[in-house]
Amino acid sequence: MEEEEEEPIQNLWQEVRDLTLGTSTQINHLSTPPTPLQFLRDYVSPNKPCLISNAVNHWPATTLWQSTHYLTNTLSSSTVSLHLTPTGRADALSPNPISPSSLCFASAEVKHLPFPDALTRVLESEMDYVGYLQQQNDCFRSEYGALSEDCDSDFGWASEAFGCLPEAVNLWIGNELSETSFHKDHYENIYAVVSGEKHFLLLPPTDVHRMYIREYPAAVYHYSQDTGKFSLELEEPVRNVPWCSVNPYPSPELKEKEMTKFPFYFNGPRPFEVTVKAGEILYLPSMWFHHVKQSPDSRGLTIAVNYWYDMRFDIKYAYFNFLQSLPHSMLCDPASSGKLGLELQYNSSICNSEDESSMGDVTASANDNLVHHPDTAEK
Ligand SMILES: O=C(O)CCC(=O)C(=O)O
Repeated sequence: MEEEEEEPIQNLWQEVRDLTLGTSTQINHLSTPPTPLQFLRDYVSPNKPCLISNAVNHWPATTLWQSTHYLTNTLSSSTVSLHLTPTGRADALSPNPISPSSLCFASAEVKHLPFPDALTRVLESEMDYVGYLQQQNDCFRSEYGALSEDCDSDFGWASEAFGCLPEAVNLWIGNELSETSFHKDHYENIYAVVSGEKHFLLLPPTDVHRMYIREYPAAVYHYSQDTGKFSLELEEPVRNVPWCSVNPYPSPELKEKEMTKFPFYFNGPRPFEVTVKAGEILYLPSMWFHHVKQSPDSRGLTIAVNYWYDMRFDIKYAYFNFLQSLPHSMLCDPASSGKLGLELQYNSSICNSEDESSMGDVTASANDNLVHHPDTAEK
């Protein structure tokens, strides 16, 4: 029987799944931590995520942090960084305050507060703001140093496989509204959930064109205590940030429009879906695109600690960079679009979309994402 001709870009997405990642939306689940050799051979080297159980049972954090009183007491004199947004989505796309038919890259207002006050604001987040305690600057070993004895300083099997100690360890305390939009990091990530659950959508680096990375002007939220309202101000001078354009959870009324604008995402293979429960670890390989939502514990909190290890800038990195450098317009070229095998209403205005207004509606109406690397779509 004659085989159907595979199309280049689709073929790439499918082949990495067939050869290494698997064709379901699930990733491998290990019941105990791997040996360094197994981790290196089966996951780090092939750039493949996995979920790991029973790796942090011995951490005092797993029991002590269930007590809010313990946290506020231990951190009573610590000043921490609280990220405030109107919807829970920071470092995410939002309507441009100057021309609302286009989008900007909106970052949270960061307030430095004593931990007990900051935590109250996270717990009160159904007010007129959403607070997320996080800062990707090694905050667990600085702002939250008083808690450092409650978790291991690294994971032996991971440090041995990576050949180094963590470059940064970060703490994340949020509620059900905090969301992190699609992005990638230039780090190997060991992500441990201590309380509540985190829901990840994952796409491999080879799917880069499905993210529609475009440049957006940077803007920052400001919260007024007096009015209880946010304003969004563009940075001066203008700074453009390359960021993923896809919101994987558009509201039902916008879904069709989004699917037309971002066909590679919505019509390609489904992302890997991983829920990381309290006590579990996700190995999130470098350069993988990830989107994160959370379900809180009975107090209304999700608490996680992640360990960033330096990635290896090797031949895979060079290939991924090369792939990313292929302009989207090339894949959208009407002359070659027949080759893409995506039976879509596909035209240059979709690929080069100047008018992002519908995306603006999406970001305004859906609970916004929060991402943390304001400089680029990658770290
Ligand atoms: O937990 C989150 O909200 C985001 C985590 C993340 O993006 C990361 O660890 O790189």
